[in-house]
Amino acid sequence: MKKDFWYCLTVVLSICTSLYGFQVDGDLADWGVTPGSNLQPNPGINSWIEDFVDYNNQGYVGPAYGGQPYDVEALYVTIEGGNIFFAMVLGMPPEGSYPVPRINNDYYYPGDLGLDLNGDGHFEYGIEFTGHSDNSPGGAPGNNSYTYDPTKIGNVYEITNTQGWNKGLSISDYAPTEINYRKPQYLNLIGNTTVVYVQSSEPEHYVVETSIPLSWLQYDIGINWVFHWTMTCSNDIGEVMMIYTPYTPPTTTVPEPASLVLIGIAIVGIYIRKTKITVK
Ligand SMILES: [Ca+2]
Ligand SMILES: [Ca+2]
Ligand SMILES: [Ca+2]
Ligand SMILES: [Ca+2]
Repeated sequence: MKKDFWYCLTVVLSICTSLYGFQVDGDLADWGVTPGSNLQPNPGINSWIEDFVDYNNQGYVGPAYGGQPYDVEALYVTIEGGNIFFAMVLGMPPEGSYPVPRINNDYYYPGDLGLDLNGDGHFEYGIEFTGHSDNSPGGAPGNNSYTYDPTKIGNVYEITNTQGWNKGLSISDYAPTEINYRKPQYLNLIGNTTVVYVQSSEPEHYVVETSIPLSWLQYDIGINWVFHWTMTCSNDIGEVMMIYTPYTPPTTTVPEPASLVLIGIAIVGIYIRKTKITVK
């Protein structure tokens, strides 16, 4: 009996381990992705993939330029075990980069992750990815409002107004880029999570991974959720979508009282018949 119990427990635990296999560790093997060679994730994972920059197209990444450091190559999102897991492959290092080929002294930084979970086009949640904020229009720090605070990495904010986001350049229609700490009245800190932003073993590629408990968030179900990321100029923008429809277990049919009575009569009948046979 004891042996059976431990066997069942082992089976259940091994199933759980295989279901909840995502690790926020900067290694995308859990997504089935190898930066630089394979961006197609495992089945069932929502993805956005756009890796077309090479150095023969003057570094065009769409809608603007910047070369590999400004190429947003892939975004991934999935839900497991009550958590949203997010991953990204990009060319920009966490400390930012000059474009390739270089344009004057332009230097831009990675932005933060925006989440629109109610379909209204506003990213009402933001996750701080690097601690950088408020770069000058040219991208350079030192405009008296630039800040770098790595203790903010992983902070998750509810962003109650579009002014809670800094904006990119006009070429990308001023897309939301980074969380705007000059408007603290529009930022509600709701928690801190793990963000891993590291260089991949493949040259010129970086990887970001993070996760957020669903229980921290308010959202609509059955609609497209949008996860948005861009650098501080928005020369390239990545957006991945997913539709969340929670699993609801099928309702079990409860026997009606009349059926129960019939079953009871049948059992009693079988018992009497069996008893009679034994007596004989
Ligand atoms: Ca991982
Ligand atoms: Ca690329
Ligand atoms: Ca929204
Ligand atoms: Ca930031």
